[in-house]
Amino acid sequence: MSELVTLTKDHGIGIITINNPPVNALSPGVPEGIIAAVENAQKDSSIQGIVLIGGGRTFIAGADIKEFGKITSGQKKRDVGLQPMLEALEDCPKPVVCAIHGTAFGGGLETAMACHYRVAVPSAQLGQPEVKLGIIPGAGGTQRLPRLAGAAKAAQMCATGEPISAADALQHSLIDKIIEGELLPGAVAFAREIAGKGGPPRKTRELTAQLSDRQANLAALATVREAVRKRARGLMAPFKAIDAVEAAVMLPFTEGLKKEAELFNECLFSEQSKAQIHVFFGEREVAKIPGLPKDTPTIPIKKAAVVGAGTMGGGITMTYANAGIPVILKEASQELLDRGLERMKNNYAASVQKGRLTRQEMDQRLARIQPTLTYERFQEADIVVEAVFEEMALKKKVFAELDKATRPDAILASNTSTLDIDQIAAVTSRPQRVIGHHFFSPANVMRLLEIVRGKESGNDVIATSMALAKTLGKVGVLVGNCYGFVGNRMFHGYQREAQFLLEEGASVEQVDSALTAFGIAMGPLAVGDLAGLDVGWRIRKEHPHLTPKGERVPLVADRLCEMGRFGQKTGRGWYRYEEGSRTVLPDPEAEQLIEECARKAGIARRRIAPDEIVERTLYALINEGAKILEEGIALRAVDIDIIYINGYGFPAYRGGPMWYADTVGLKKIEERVCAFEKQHGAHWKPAALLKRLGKTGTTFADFDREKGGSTSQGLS
Ligand code: 3H9
Repeated sequence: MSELVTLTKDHGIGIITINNPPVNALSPGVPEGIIAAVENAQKDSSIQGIVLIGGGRTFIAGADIKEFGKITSGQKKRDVGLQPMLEALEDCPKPVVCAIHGTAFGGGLETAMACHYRVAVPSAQLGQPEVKLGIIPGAGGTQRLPRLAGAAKAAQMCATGEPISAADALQHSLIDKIIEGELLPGAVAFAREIAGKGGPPRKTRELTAQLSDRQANLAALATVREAVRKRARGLMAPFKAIDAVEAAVMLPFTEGLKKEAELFNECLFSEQSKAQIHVFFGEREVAKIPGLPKDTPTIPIKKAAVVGAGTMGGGITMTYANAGIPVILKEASQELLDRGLERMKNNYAASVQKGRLTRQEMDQRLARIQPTLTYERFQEADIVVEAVFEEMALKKKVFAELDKATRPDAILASNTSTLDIDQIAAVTSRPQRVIGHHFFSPANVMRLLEIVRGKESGNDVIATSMALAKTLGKVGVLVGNCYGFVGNRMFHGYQREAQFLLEEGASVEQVDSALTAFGIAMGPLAVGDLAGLDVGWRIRKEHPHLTPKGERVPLVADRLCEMGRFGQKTGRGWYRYEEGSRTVLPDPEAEQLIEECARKAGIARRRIAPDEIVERTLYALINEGAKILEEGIALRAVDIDIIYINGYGFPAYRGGPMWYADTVGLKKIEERVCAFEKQHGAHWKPAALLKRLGKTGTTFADFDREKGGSTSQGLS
């Protein structure tokens, strides 16, 4: 037996403990250790029953995800090697009770289901989250789960990947008992009781009751499939998961297992799975900041303050309140404050109505928000987030006031989406405490938080911001200070190309639908309408220097604004909208304007294929991403991917723009960018990094590895 798995005894009960921190993944050595422990317990005549438990903070969180890359790259044989362990557990003649705390996820839940009985603490979570990695359960999960919880529940769990609580698991017979007190003694007592009853242990694979009504189960699966079709656009794994559960309904256990293995391998070797595994590790990688020691002290954030109760300020305030942090909210006038509070209340009320929040939770969250018109109580705040109008003079005024109104140790964060954080910091006496916290709208929903490092931002302020992002339920990504930082700077070129394509002949719907068909949540023109076309218009007027001299610029957006067509808020923009509706409707008036602008500018219009739309917009994004990387504005290519997936609706199954670029091949992209430069002008100048990687036949993932960053496997 290995150190990873131990067998101890407690008066006739063998206790098998898994010790593979941090999450007891089924890494090589763990399954073998469990087999050896079961064999030893079987041989030991003083043992009547067995408890399987996880050491540390959790039961098993799944197979070791790092192993998948080794399999797909051919470094390892095509099997994660869990079946012998599952058979050893299920075939053990002595009853095996699985004791669950923390998470029993993926291979962890599959291990639990191969045991004869399951008990769990009330806080335990059980789930088959494999689809979030682009795969399906591959160790019998799709076969044993329906036998315990029924086909419909199994399909729902396997296709959505969402975990369930211990109470839900008990209700669906996935566990046998909830242990209210200490888990191990409770599980040992349970095992003793079962062993005392005698008789052969109950094997999950032999259960038949839940699968007896085949027609009813098939009908239930059709319903789940339909529901998933609406949610899982473009994804492969959720449907394969349902197919595998269907095999449990139709086939004997061993044949169902074979079908599951086939479907699992199909998913594992897919581009989608490689991309989603890259995203899993990427989300954890971005939390690691080169040069920032792991033990950098963080500043406790017990109370926050937000300046500005507009859409962004309100969303940020809700984010803090949702995370249990009391928050002072300041506005300049009672009217604006009331309007902001009303919006938040309506927002919460809508969540209550949808059943996402209880009335009590809503009241608790609202009670954490302390509205004010003055800075009087700002001394209490450990952090202040400024969310006033995007204008440098105003931001400087607010920061100068905050410098006086807050404790000298308080962090001052700006929610600016474009402005120079160093200029803002310079008006305070504590530039080392100033940082950018760029939330994405709606701030209480979107997961991304760009954390903008000023040249003097202190390490403790950066470390605190990264930890705070996690507390707030966000993915924090550290970025450098430049116009638009990472996300918006890249978005600029993407939007620009979308508009050029209109002038060259594509319709508004053609541009958007080419990109939604690619998997992007919302097309660039619909996004413009949602955000408000006047935002960009104002920026272009205020910062004429941002429009490069002599370069081609989009012609139509300003004209739309001059006509008062600001997008959704005015009922017209690139599209038109019915009163009170957000549904995009084609608008001949906008199309006519586009044609007119193109004609006047002498642009010959032509048919444009969806592939060209995807290339032009995405390669602009990627080329700018490469420039951002070479300038060090983003730490790694994976940071850009995580930004785009969590803030801009880029599909996780494409891995983010830089990962997607790797799958296309940087040589091809570099050639296309060079061709676009010749054809369309200087704004297509290829990034030096793109040229270098394209010429050497390497990838952005290689670039990350060169920098000593990425733990993800890269393409294989
Ligand atoms: C599977 O089981 C397939 C089966 O059907 C079998 C097929 C044959 N493997 O997230 P955290 C690392 S597929 C390897 O920050 P938290 C993670 O990278 C698997 N490593 O902690 C991080 O490393 P680092 C199905 C893993 O407390 C560290 O552990 N299971 C794994 O916020 C801490 O993680 C899943 O998809 C793993 N399975 O959240 C569950 N899990 O410190 C995936 C974690 O170097 N895991 N690591 O950055 C999770 O959802 C969360 O980690 C969990 C804890 C909720 C468990």
